[in-house]
Amino acid sequence: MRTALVLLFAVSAISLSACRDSNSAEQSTPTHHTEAAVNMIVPVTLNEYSFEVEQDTFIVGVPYTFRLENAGALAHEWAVVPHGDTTENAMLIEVEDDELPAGGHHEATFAFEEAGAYDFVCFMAEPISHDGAGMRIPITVVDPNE
Ligand SMILES: [Cu+2]
Repeated sequence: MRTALVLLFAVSAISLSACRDSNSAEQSTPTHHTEAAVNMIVPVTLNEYSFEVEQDTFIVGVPYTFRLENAGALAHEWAVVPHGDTTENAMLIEVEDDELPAGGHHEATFAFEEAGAYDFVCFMAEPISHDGAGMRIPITVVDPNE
């Protein structure tokens, strides 16, 4: 999934620069023109078997830099999926376990495209299902223009 991550980052960067240069009719996220366009840092701590994040509500179109910190003794991963989805089929973004070994950290920048209910989840299955053990936390994405 690393290709998808890079692609999402590139799309986000392109739409931001387009926003600065013109008022293109394709711009459907006017929040880019406000102070909300500042890159938001979101610390996320991963552990056995939990996510800790101070904010649970995010805004469509705002690029968030998720600062992932693995405070646990096992490798973990961080994926964003539609709320309740237990498959890896509809992931919006994923940082895999080789980027997040025990004690490791990794940053991923990402902007949500649609409002809705999502989860942060870890799909690791060793020694048990991390998701099943509690490594899932619900978040909400809102569109201030809706
Ligand atoms: Cu995990």
